[in-house]
Amino acid sequence: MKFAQLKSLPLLLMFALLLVGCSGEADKVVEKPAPVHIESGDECHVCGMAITRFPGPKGEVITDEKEQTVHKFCSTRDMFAWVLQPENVMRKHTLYVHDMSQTEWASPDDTALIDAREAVYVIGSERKGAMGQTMASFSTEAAAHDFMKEYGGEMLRYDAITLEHLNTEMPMGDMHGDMHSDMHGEMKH
Ligand code: CU1
Ligand code: ZN
Repeated sequence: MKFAQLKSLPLLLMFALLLVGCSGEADKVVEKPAPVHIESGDECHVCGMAITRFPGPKGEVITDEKEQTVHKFCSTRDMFAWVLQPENVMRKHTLYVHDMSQTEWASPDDTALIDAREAVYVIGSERKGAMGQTMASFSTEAAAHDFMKEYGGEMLRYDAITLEHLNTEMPMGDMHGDMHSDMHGEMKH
């Protein structure tokens, strides 16, 4: 309840701004920026880890500002940790994640990047990403179900994912230890 109340003020402000901005914006066709490659030196915008050294689906955000900025993330988990922050959650950023039905878990290929808002996610599975527990992202529910048969977990749509999901997956006590060892450890194989 407390959370909902805190969130409602910025929400109202956003709606007010949208109403004001609507008339002029309506006939503009906004083209979605294309995904960019995740290069071997790229570091996660949240945790600083070298993204390509770790397994599991990655995320990337192209900001909705005029000067589009690309943020890359070691894991879908860290992408959501950033996107779900109060200052980002209402924004129209363009988001991409790997479709794990098209690519290998150990080293996802950027040709398999899909719109994160249209993807389905499996949380709480046995497969680990760069930060431990992660969200396995898929383009179709059928692919997500196939994955769940093998690795367990629960399927969620983009809009259903909240910061609470990130926290239940990674209890605070464990999170610190995991982060520490992942950040300073060598690549696990
Ligand atoms: Cu990390
Ligand atoms: Zn990260």
